[in-house]
Amino acid sequence: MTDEKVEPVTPSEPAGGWGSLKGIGSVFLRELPSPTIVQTLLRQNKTEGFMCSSCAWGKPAHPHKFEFCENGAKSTIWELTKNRCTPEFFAKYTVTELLEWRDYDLEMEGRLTHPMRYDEATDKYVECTWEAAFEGIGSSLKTLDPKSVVFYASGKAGLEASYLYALSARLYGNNNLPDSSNMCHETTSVGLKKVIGSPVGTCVLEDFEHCDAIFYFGQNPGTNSPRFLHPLQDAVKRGCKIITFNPVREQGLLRFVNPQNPLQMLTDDATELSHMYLQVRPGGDIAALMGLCKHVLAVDAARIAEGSPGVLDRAFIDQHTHGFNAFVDIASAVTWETIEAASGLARADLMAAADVYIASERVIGVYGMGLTQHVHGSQSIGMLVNLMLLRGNIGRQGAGMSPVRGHSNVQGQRTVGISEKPELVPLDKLAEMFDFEPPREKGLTTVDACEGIRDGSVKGFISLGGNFVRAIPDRAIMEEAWTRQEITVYIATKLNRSHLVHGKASYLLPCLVRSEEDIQASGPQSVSIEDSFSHIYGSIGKRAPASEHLLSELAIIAGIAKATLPEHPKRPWDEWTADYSRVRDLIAETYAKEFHDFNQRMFQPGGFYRGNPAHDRIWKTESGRAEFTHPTVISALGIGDAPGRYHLITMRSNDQFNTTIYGFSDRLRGLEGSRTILLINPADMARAGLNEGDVVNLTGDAEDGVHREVSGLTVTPFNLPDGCLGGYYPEMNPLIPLWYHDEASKTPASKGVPVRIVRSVSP
Ligand SMILES: Nc1nc2c(c(=O)[nH]1)N[C@H]1C(S)=C(S)[C@@H](COP(=O)(O)OP(=O)(O)OC[C@H]3O[C@@H](n4cnc5c(=O)[nH]c(N)nc54)[C@H](O)[C@@H]3O)O[C@H]1N2
Ligand SMILES: Nc1nc2c(c(=O)[nH]1)N[C@H]1C(S)=C(S)[C@@H](COP(=O)(O)OP(=O)(O)OC[C@H]3O[C@@H](n4cnc5c(=O)[nH]c(N)nc54)[C@H](O)[C@@H]3O)O[C@H]1N2
Ligand SMILES: [Mo]
Repeated sequence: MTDEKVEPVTPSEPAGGWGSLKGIGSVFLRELPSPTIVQTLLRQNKTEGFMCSSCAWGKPAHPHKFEFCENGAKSTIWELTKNRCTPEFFAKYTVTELLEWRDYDLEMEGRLTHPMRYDEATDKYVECTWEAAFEGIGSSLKTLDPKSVVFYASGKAGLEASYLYALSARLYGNNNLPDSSNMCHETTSVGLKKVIGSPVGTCVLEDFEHCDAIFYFGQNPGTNSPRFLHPLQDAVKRGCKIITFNPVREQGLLRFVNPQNPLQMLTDDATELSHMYLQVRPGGDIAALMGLCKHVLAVDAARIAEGSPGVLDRAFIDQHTHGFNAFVDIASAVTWETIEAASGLARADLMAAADVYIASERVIGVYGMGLTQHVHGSQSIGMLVNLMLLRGNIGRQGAGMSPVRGHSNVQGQRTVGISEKPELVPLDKLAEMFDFEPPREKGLTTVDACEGIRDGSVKGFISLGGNFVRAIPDRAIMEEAWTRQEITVYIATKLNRSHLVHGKASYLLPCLVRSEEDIQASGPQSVSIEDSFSHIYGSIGKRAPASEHLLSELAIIAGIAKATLPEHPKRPWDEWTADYSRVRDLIAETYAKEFHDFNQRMFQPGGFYRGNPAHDRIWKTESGRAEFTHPTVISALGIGDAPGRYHLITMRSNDQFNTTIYGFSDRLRGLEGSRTILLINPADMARAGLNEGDVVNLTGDAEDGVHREVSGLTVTPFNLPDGCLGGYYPEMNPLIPLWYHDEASKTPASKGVPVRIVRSVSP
C-alpha cells in the first residue's frame, strides 16, 4: 500500500457487489481478528445482538441474515484487531517522534491496553494505574474554573454513558458539551428545529416503503450508510423515483448490486438508482430548490387559471404553515437566470425534476453534509422544507424530512443531554433529581471551544472518543494553541493525532468497544443507542475485551466524576456503574414521555420510537406552525466567485471512517493508492494549464490575511462542476477558516471552502 501514486480510473463498479466483499476482505487480512469474528458479525444490528458502531442508519425489525455493510464490518473488524498498542510501544517513542507518524500508522498500532499519563521529563506516555489517573485528573479539574473546561463527545458512546457524562459536566459547573454533531448535523438541530420545530428527521424507516419520490441532497449512501442502499433499491423497484443533487457522480446513487442477493451477484444485475442526477454546484442547492419551488408554483397557477385543480396542498398550507405568501413573492421575483447561474443547473432539468415532484403523491427529502456544511446551510435546509410544505409532504406516511446522521449514537447523545444549549435540557428536573443548581448559561460549541483554546480561556479538554484536533477547521493554527492547555483527557480505543497534541498534563484512558463484554458488579451489562429515525435499541457485547485493563466508558466517566466532585447521597456513581439499568431509570425519569419503561422496551425488535411532534404535524416553532423560510441569499457559499478562486469540497472515501483511515482505496470513485490528490475537472485543468500528475499546493482564499496551505497534491482529473475542487477530509482541514461556518449553528462549512491552486514542483 503506497501513499505516493494514484491510479484514476473511470468509476464503473456499482456500489455493493463483489467490490464491497473485497473491501471487507482487505481489512480482515490486515487486522487478522480471531476467526470467531464471523459469529460476532452475525450478531451485528440484531435484537439482543450489538449495534454497529459505524453509522446511524436504522436497524430493521426483520433484519437480513447479514445486517451489516462493508463499512459496518470494517468498523467491527477494526475494533477487534489483534494489534495492541501497549506501554512497551509508548516506551519506544517520544511523543514528538510520534507526531511525525501518519494517522493511518498510529491507528494500525491497534487497541490501547493500559491507562497512560504524559510524562514531560521523558516526553513519553507512561503507564499509570486507574486510581492515579482519576486522582490526577480530579485534582487538576478541582483547581480549574469549571467554565474553562470542555467536555467533548464524538457520537459513539451509548445513552447511559452519555447521560452521566452530561450530568457530570453540569455538576462540575458548565454546559460546555459540544459533540461531533457540532461539525455535522448541528445545522439540522438548529435549522430544522427553527422551521418545523423538530431538531431531527420526521421519517421512520417504513416511510421508505411508501414514498413515490425521494429528493436526495448531498448525502452519499454507498460510502457512508450502505445499508440505506437496500431500501433505496427496493423503492426504485416499486417505481419510486430518486432525484439526486450532488456535485459528484457518486456510484452509490447511480448503481447498486445487492451483496446479499446471490442472483444479483452472479448476474451482476445492478439497479439504476437515480432517475435524474443533477450535478449541482457546491452551495447551489438554495438556487436549485428555488427553481423547483418556482416551477411547482407556476404549474399550480397555470392549472388553476385553466380551471383545473391546483397542485399545492392548500388545506395543509392554510392550516399548518406560516409565511407562504411572502415566499411566493420571493420565488416569483428570483429569475431563472439567477437560479441557473447559482445552481449550475439548466432550467429544463429543474423543471423536469419539479414535474416528478408534482406527480408524486408522497415525497421524502433526504440530505447529509452536502447541505449542512455550508455557511448558509440552514437556509438550504429551510428551502428543502419549503419544497416539502408546498404539497404537504411532512407528517404523513411515505413523506417527510430525512437527514441521515453520522455517528451511530450522535442523535441519542443530544437526546440525553449532551448539549451546549441549556434550553434544550430539562435543567429543573436535573436540579430536583440530583440536588444541585445546574449552570444556566450557554455552553461552548465546537467552534466556540476552538476560539477559547486559541485565546487561552479554555484550559482543559475532556474527550469522550473522537479525534477533535484532526476533525476541526484551521488545524495548523489549532494544533499550536492546543498544547497551551493545562490538561487534556482522552477516553479512546486507538491512538490518534489528538492524543499527541496534548495539554501540559494529559491522560489516555482506554475503553471497551460496543462489541465487547462489559461485566460490572451486578453482572454483564447492556447499553443503548438511538438511530437516525429516533428509534432506541439495546446492545449487548459478547467479545472478550482487548485487554484486562480496559474500563467501560461509563466506568471511566464515573471514576473521573467521583475524583472531581464532592460525595452526595443522590449521586451514587459506584451503584450506577455496577448496574446500568439504574442509569436507564434515571433517563426514564428525566425524559418520561420518550423513555418510559426504558428497561422493558429496549430489546423490542426494530427498537422503540421516542416520538416526534412534527411527525404528527404538531409544530413546536415560534408561530406554532411550519415556517416557510424566506432565504436571504441564493447560494449557500459564504464566499462567492472570483477569478482564480475555486470552491473545495472535502470528501470521505469508503475506506475511512472520519479521521480513521482504513486504507487508500476510494473504490467507488475509482481512485486508488493515495489520499493526497486534488480532484478537478478536465476543462478547469486546461484553463489553469495543469496536467494530470502535476503536483500542486492549495492555499486558502478567504481574504482574512491568514496564510493557509496544504501542499503536495497530485492533480487528478475528475467529473466535477466548473470551479469546484475535491479533496479528502481530514487532509484538507488546514484550509478551512475557523470562522467559516453555518450562520445559525456554527457548523464548519467544510463543503465550499474558498481556495487557490499554487504550482509546486513538476514531476
Ligand atoms: N464509511 C464511512 N461511513 C461514515 C463516515 C465515514 O467517514 N466513512 N462518517 C459518518 C459521519 S460522522 C457522517 S456525518 C456521515 C456523513 O455522510 P454524508 O452526509 O454522506 O457526508 P459526506 O460524504 O461528507 O458528503 C456527502 C455528499 O455531499 C456532496 N456534496 C458536497 N457539497 C455539496 C453541495 O454543495 N450540495 C450538494 N447537494 N451536495 C454536496 C458530496 O459530493 C458527497 O457525496 O457518514 C457517516 N458514515
Ligand atoms: N473537512 C471536513 N471536516 C470534517 C468533516 C468533513 O466532512 N469535512 N466532517 C465532520 C463530521 S460530520 C464529524 S462527525 C467529525 C468527526 O469527528 P470525531 O468524531 O471527533 O472523529 P472520529 O474520526 O470519528 O474519531 C475517531 C477516534 O475515536 C476513537 N474511538 C473510536 N471508537 C471509539 C469508542 O467506541 N469509544 C471511544 N471512547 N472512542 C472511540 C478512536 O480513538 C478514534 O481514533 O469531523 C468533522 N470534520
Ligand atoms: Mo458526522
